Amino acid sequence: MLLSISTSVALLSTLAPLALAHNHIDEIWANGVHYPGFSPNNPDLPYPSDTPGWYTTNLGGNPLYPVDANQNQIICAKGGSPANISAPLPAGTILRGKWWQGSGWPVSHHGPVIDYIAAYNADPTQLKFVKIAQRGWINNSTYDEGYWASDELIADDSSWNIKIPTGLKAGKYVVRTEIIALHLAHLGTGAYSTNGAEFYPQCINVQVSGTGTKTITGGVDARTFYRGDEPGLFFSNLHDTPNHADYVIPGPAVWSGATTRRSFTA
Ligand SMILES: [Cu+2]
Repeated sequence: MLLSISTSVALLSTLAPLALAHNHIDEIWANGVHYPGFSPNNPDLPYPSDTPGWYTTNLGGNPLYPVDANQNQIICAKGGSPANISAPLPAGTILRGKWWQGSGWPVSHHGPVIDYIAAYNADPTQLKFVKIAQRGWINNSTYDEGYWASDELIADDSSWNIKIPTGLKAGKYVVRTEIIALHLAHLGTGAYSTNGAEFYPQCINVQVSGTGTKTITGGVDARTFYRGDEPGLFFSNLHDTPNHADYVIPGPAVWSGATTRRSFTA
């Protein structure tokens, strides 16, 4: 359908900054040791050998939508395949990722940040994840939409700290960290919507050390995390009020074995 010129211009001016804003985990620290992230914009593909960040064919760092929630790309991003190396770190220490693409995470993309971990498998469809941290709406300050985990991430150099569970048994694991942007969630039309909430998952290989005995139990396939139409994704009033105390973070419950320095919201 043809739009009037004025409507088209208005749409372009609304959408263009969002389209340019997407980014990815560009830098990684494991217990303070720095690694490059996997850059989906790096022209030097094939896959580099110096990053524990998983490869993705999602050149441009584009979002996934509710329609992708039960598809392979939700697991470790589109075309996700394992990194060549794993970042070593002791159980109970911090894995940190910086979301960057010329600039930090866009402030327009308010939403929760959620972290998962699975015992390593080279086949992403075999990974059984538990949720180890989640943070959603924080308070009604700062923005018309309120202050969210994504805003806390921006305030920390566009970075997010993930605590590897204390006492986790030594071994190779895949950490899956994810930002879910809700700024267009009101445009979602249901579980198979091709618009709406935007998912940005990134997987990172870690080699956990220590004498812990905790093994992952009750993990699930990432394709079962989300339906796409639950209240935390199919979200109509982000821009209407800064108060989202009733926001429910989507996905499974936090694993009983998780330990984090970040407080949870419901
Ligand atoms: Cu976006």
